[in-house]
Amino acid sequence: MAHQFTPVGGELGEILQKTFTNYFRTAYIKVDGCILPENYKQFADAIENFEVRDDDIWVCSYPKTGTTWTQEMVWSIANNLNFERAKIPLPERFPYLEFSPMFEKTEIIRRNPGIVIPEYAMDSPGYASKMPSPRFIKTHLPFHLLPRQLRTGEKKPKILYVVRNPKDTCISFYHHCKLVEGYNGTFEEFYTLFLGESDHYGPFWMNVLGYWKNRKEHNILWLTYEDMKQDLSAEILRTAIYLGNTLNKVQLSLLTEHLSFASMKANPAVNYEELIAKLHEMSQVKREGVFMRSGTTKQWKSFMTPELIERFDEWTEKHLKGTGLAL
Ligand code: PPS
Repeated sequence: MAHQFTPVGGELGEILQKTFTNYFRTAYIKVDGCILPENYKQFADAIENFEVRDDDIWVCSYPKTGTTWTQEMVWSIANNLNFERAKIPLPERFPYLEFSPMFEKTEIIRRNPGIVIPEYAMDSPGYASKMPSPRFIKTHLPFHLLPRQLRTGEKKPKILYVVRNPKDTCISFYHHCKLVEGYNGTFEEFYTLFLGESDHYGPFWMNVLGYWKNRKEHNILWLTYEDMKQDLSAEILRTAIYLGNTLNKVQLSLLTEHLSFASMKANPAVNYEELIAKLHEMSQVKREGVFMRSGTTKQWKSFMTPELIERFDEWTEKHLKGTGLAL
């Protein structure tokens, strides 16, 4: 079925347009209810008709919930802890399906003559479609926008979903959007969009609950950022069982160390420093911050007012009521 593209109207649409657009992202639209850059239209068919393989491994999530962490865990387990090959930048070995629609390239190329944009960014679905099996693919798309063969169950890859407390997700996403997505608004405007379900990739609950409802039918491994923080080794073992791999004690300890925040923060293959520097160079704007920013839980305690915490908690309760999910 063809996707419905609708404008993001009203006051929230205005905030989105004012704070979240620039020369590499000129507008947002709703794609079957999900807020995405308008440029998504150009790639919508390629994503809908993307050929899925039964031996693929997909990591799905709402942004900033521990995706990179989960990707590195999954890739390392499935590749028998090949830390030499893990030096290849993560976006090359574990491409982001809808990377291309995120940045409108025409103006970037015009402003930066001679620039070389890697294929995983220039044509992300094309890049992923040519990868040898077994492929590793990341996406932030909600379940109902996944490629048709995956949604319908025609192909049955392994799917892992990672979720994080929405308050910490919102804080992390705010910093991330300032760092790389060209966001120029305040935190207040950001959480207004997030709670108003009009943020980039939002609504948050559409994403989380879409996967939650499909987790049994599609045999999705459900992971949380908080569980990974609390007992990383236990989550590594759970993931290894799901992927059909085994790890001995020494391997488990090596991988737990490889996936620690300090180690990932210092690892150029996963800390996105090169990519962010390139984006800054292309957009000619230097922004403060790093991708591996805080790596902690309960940041909201010091970042949000009691009133805002209450608003988030009520909003969360409303959406989770009767779902059996707690966050
Ligand atoms: S993205 O851009 O959507 O793919 O971002 P994502 O990878 O989902 O989330 C980034 C946040 O995850 C934190 N992170 C980690 N925390 C703990 N341990 C490890 N190893 C780790 N790796 C990444 C990262 O710091 C971002 O969270 P914040 O709260 O901003 O620090």
